[in-house]
Amino acid sequence: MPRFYITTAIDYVNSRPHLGTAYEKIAADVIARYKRLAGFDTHFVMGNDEHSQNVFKKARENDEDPLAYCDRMAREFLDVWQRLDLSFDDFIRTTEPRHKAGVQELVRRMTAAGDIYEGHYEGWYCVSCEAFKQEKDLVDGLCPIHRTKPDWIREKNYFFRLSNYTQPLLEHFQAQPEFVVPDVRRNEILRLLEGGLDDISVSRAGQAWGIPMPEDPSSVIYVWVDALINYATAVGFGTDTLLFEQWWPADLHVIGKDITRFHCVIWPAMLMSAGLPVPRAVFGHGWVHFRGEKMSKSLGTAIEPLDAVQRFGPDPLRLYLVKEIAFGSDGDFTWERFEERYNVDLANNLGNLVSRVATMAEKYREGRLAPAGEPGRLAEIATSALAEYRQQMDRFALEGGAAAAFRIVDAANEYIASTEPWAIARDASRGAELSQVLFDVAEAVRIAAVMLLPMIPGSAREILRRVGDGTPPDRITLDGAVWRNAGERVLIKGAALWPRVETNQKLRSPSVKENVPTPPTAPWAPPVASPSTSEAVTPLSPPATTDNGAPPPAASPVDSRITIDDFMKVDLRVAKVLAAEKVPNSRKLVKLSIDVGTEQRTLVAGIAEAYEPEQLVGRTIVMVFNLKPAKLMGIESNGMVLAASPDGGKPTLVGFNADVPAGTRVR
Ligand code: ME8
Repeated sequence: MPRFYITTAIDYVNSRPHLGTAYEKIAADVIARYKRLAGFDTHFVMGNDEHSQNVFKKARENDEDPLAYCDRMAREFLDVWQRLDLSFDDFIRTTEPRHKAGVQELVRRMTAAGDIYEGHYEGWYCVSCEAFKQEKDLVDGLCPIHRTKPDWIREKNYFFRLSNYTQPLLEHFQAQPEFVVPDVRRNEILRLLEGGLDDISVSRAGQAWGIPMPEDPSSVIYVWVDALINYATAVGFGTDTLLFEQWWPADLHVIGKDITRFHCVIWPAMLMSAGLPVPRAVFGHGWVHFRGEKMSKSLGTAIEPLDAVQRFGPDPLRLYLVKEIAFGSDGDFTWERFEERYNVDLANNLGNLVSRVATMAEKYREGRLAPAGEPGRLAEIATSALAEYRQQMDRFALEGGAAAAFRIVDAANEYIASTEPWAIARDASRGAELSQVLFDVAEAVRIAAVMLLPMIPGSAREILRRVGDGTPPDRITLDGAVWRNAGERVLIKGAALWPRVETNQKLRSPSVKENVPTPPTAPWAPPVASPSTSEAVTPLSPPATTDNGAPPPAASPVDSRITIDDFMKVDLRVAKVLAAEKVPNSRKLVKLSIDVGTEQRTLVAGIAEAYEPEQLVGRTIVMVFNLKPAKLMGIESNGMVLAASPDGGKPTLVGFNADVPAGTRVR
């Protein structure tokens, strides 16, 4: 059986995972699940990067022992990853003994090769990147990624003769053109190599948090050198030779485009120095943006992935990220777009299709479908979509894989519309034709569901169950997804897989944290533990089909109304702006001092693109008074300003056409 070893970047634990970091893990999970489906013995590793200075600082700020802090964060990360249904086989933490042993062994080998020497470093260091920066890397003196001023440091460091590896790396890039994907990243790295490489620091002095240099315990190994080695220590380097031989070299490292230089230059050079094979490929994916900026905790633009999971379960979010963002490019996340795609792809197209075929199977064939002749045109469409899917997924074009599966879904919906099974059913002489049409639709749904298993694993398994595929989940293979015009299927009707959500324009917070309305969760799915949505949820949508599977009449209005008591929980107040200033390094955020009648407060609002600070001073605004405080760009915001952004454009503040005193309640 061919093997496939896949890893993700290991995360800094100074803050919880956000939708951007989750995106990477979901994409890697889709690849890992695809490889398993395609018959590879797959090993999928994720982990946490715990020796960064920010982690140490954060633990100290919390008055916590750094290791105890990392233990607590590891539980939080694992909880999020499990709720996103990630199928990792191992999770490595850089404070584990197996990792420390392997890191020291690798550095020892680099030293034995004559590639480590002692020197002094003087220059910039960005703690958030954990990277030594050159003047030319900075924009207006700031780190372009974190928009903070790096530290100027001068210390004794051990250096790695990276310059010796310019030529071997160039040769490697020639010999293995697929080493860095997509091409845009490969070209970036090639340009860098062609300019020649400088030696780099591989240790830090005067720090206690880290893995000691083997020959000089007064220095710790530079956190990036420590972190990169996780890919080898997770499969036994330095502790379990057999395991290491079984899995190394890695087939694919999935990482963000900001850290390709570490993975495509420093990491392979370290391995070459230690006499080890280099990984087969590195995929540098793009960034998830929120309102045009990289989603990031330090920039205050992070979205909590569990908000989406609590509303819909993990699958709609997984599908959105994989299908809507071309893997390798940047993409945006907005709740509006997410809800729109949820309604179109899941509620209307796939969910409706599954419900229609099961309804018609029950009504016309007591749930039992078997072929009664030759398959119709759906068979050809599904067969070519499956081939296209393989091609796309093999080159990690995950969005293309998802689109191929949805081509079958669309074709099956069109097939129902054009063949009109309910009309065939009225003619007793066309019984065989009806059996075949229904069987074809069920078979198309089965094939699409197998193809969607990597993207929406829980839902795809449920669909397979409903269309009568009894294969145990671990025995389902891509080879089994070929069209089969044979056998009897027992279809099962169930609750709506994805009840529609109402996506009417609501007042959305102009601050970074968006409102997250209470969800319909898929009623068939295992309940998602959530303090805010623990009560039973009734589907909000009308049934997707009529009793005979025909399209429903015009949808009745969806009832998402709340009671007056619900509304009164939100304490809206009038406030006056006393002072306003732009938040440094942010295009969108403005810091307001406001008078709310009984007190003065600080509030951060995302309205800087629409209002100059001077226009805001003296203005009357409406704010949510009883919102929990949130930190945005390091500033604690106490409340949220109300504004409307027509068509997602610039926000306009809610106001009055008469003078209303500060502190007045709005209801
Ligand atoms: O870089 N969109 O950790 P990290 C997409 N510890 N990907 C994003 C993203 C976004 N908005 N924000 C972050 C580190 N990422 C190091 C890695 S590996 C040996 C050490 C990605 O927690 C980012 O590009 O800052 C990286 O691949 C991963 O999340 C972890 O980021």
